[in-house]
Amino acid sequence: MNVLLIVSDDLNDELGCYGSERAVTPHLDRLARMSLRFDRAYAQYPVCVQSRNSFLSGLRFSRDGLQPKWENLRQMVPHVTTLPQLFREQGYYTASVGKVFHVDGWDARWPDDGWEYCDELSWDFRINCPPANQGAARKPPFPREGKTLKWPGHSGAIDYGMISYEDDLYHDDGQATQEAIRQLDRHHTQPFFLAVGYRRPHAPFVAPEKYFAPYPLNSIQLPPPGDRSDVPEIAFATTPPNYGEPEQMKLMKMCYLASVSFLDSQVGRLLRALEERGLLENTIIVFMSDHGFSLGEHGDWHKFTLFEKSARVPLIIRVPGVTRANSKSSQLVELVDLYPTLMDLCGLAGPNQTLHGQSLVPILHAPGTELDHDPALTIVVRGPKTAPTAVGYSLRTPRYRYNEWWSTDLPAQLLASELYDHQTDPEEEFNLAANKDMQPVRKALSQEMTQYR
Ligand SMILES: [Ca+2]
Repeated sequence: MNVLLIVSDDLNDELGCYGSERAVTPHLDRLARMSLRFDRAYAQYPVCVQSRNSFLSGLRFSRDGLQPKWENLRQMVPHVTTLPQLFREQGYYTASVGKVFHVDGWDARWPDDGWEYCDELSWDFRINCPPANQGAARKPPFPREGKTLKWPGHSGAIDYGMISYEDDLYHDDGQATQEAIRQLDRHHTQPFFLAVGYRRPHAPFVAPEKYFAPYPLNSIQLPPPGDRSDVPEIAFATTPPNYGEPEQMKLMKMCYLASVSFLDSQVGRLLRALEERGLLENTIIVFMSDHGFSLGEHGDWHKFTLFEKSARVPLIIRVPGVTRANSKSSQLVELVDLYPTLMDLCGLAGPNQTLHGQSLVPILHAPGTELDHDPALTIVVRGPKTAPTAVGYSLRTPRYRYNEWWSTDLPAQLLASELYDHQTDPEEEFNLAANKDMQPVRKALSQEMTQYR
């Protein structure tokens, strides 16, 4: 069995197949109809590098192991066997296209700028795809290199707009699709593990004009402002919210959605290529995001939080002969489960490190299976990148989300806690941590959390 791992970046649940009323995503919806959709999948960290370091190593964060730092996985855990490395060492051809671990530079011609991506042990082949607007994904403001944008905007750390060139191939993700199809066209004498990392809808929220067609500006709605009064300040990515006027936020949301449709189109091309080459029935397909993203919920326009919108990810898995078409699971699962799941599915021997996730294979066979799965754990740090001042821990159970914020000085001080009841408050606006009746729930979850701190 081959593996096609498709990783999107900063994609939340704004997909038709996840119930979004706005997003137009026919190709991902079709993939979901062919597959098993996980409705409660959570990232271990709501930022690119840390999340990828975790799911590509099968490790949670710990004091003496993988650290929640913006740093190369191999530097932190030198003897780790990464997920692609495990496949490579056991006879697979492994290829990385686009942003899989993480990419600072655009390709190997700028090796100094791409440390995360240069893991020689993991890949037989790797390529990064420079967009025509080279550098735009990182270095505002627009326009760059003579290209123009309609509604160019810059707010917070986010650039957005409709880009003037129409061909998908002018974009890094369009090129990534082309490179991935080239990989499918290779003459394979061994099974492959192909990871395709798309950058959209990560900022800048840009896409060609055709992807804006479903989203006239007057159709874009912002979430209600909600109640922040009893939620501690440390919980928010930005305090106070600083993303400007409603009209500006609507433009940003429109551009995010167009970026999602652009991503959707790329996945569609890739799927068609797989089908046309007769590879559909011997290839496991995983579609996922590295973490979610808030689109104005809580007044936040960001990741970096422990709220549902930022911690939860789309996760769609198709295993020929195993998963049933159009099935779904509401079991709590985590991205750290991906490593043991793929290992298990392909019958590989385990790595050096002890894996922290759980194989989801029983759910793949029967989505109704109740796994004995611990609450999902997401963490995030606050303060400067090199010297964080606080760490937030979040446990998600089927009903509750419980967060604790601890200072990094020793002895650590509990700075704030939050408890949300998803049965009555799916928007996570009413913090019940101080509610007298909720103390048994809070204490039990706090006790469970001590093993991770
Ligand atoms: Ca990301």
